[in-house]
Amino acid sequence: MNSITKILLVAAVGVGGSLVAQMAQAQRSGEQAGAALYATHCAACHSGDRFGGLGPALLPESISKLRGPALATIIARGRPASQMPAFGSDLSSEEIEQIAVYLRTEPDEQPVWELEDIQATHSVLVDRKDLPKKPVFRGDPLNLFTVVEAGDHHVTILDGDRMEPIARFESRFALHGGAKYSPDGRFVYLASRDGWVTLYDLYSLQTVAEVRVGLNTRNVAVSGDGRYVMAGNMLPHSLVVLDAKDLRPLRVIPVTGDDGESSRVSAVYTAPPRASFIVALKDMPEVWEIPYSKPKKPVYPGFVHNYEAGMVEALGVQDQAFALRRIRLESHLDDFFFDQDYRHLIGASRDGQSGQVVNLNVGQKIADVALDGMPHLGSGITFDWQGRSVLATPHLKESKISVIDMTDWSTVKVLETQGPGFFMRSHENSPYAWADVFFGPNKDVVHIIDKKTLEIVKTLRPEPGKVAAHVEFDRSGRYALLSIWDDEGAVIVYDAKTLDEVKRLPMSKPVGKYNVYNKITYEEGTSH
Ligand code: DHE
Repeated sequence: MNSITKILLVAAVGVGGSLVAQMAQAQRSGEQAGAALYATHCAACHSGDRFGGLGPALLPESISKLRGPALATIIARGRPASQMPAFGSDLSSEEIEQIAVYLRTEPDEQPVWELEDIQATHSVLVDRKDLPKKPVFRGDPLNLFTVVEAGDHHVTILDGDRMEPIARFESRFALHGGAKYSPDGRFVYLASRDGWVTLYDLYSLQTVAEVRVGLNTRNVAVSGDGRYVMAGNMLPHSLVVLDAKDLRPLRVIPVTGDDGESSRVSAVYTAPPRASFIVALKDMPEVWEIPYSKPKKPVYPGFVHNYEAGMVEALGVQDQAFALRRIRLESHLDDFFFDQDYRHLIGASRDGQSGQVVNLNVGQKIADVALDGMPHLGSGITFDWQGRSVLATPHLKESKISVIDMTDWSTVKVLETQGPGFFMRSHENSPYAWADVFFGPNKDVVHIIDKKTLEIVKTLRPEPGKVAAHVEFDRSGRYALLSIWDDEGAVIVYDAKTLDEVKRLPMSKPVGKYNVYNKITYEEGTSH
């Protein structure tokens, strides 16, 4: 390199370097201006630390779904059907952008939310001994539906005999994951992305207790014996065990690998025959099994022996409950489906290219499954086909449904759909499986699949232009309830045999509905 080139290079790096420095400085001052504006205009409702208060948390994890200009638009225009006002006339668009930049900035220190923080949020609104012994309404309490309405953050309790709402209450902000029931079906547990868990009594139709388990939560699961609720968090990286009676926090389990690195929780599932919770992790190639008691009969030879052989690490507890079994994998697995006896777990690979079957008894991958296009296994269903148990799953990135033989994990059939789908549902008494098309130009259609021929026999378009998604059957399998995902949406009740519309109940973006009986009996056609 001659000296002239050297001088030019040094000058270029100098200019480039100062440009980078200038940009970083501009970013920092934008953030600082955003922080000051936040303190003046937002902190009163969302709290100074952005953990949330009257309004939801505004940490980067909390707003990750608001991509591009969506966040600034909400600040400018407010949120309909909420207390979030519009700031468009008080603040310039530059100031709104500065707030948005600040909200997307990680806090200087990693937020903490420990057992004491959780305990401080715990409130019991009604003492269990003051609850009535019988339902305060007429009708089958096991045929109720909990309907989550995301449009205005409410929950409707629907009588599945008359298909009439019997209660409606405001929920915490952005409930996510299925509603979970106590094994007797009397209580429902709801988790919000904001970390709140709510316990609601379906007999007296009132909220019994609440607690904030984290700053960003994925979902909850209820133990098969009804004693515990486990919540999985994205922020902080933890699992929280609650007393199912009143949500009293019992312990926090940090989600940490051998190397000391922590992981977000993808989801926590209950595995009643194993008397354990199964945990999917986002950032670690491991599946965790956490027993809450000894299973009634050993789930596999050597279960107890394996404990003794040190397969579990006690997390500072004397009993075997909540000890941890790590199942180490070759790659990350997200989004699980379990066979009916919880011996196998089918997980989707993070790259969306395949699926894997893990035998939970031996704690090893035993097969690969041909599942590309990001299968949404959590929404898969099982049913009997030609004497064999098959799994059917939609794909989030491809217009197809895969049907997999659960004895040898081969693909039985791939059905072409009118677009990628999110949810599938059936019922053992129904000849049909229902699958929505959630993305693309046909997001308003739902396919009806004959479970015998594995052919699409009908395609419904109940409300042209509006997303039609998420089906759930009533207890008997006679009716199928479908959502129109719109702020001015509805739950449509279909006759599950004739496929005729029976009734339309107006609702505010009813994202999910969960029938008590189908959930507590682990009906093969619904999510668990
Ligand atoms: Fe969900 C359940 C993961 C985005 C609505 N979702 C689940 C479950 C998981 C999951 C692991 C099963 C847990 C359970 O039910 O307890 N969801 C994810 C994601 O990783 C993803 C793609 C990204 C994210 O930001 O979390 C995601 N989910 C969404 C949405 O955008 C949806 C459509 C709207 C919303 O409300 O957030 C959505 N997810 C749902 C619903 C269920 C669910 C309605 C319960 C389905 C059921 O019938 O059981």
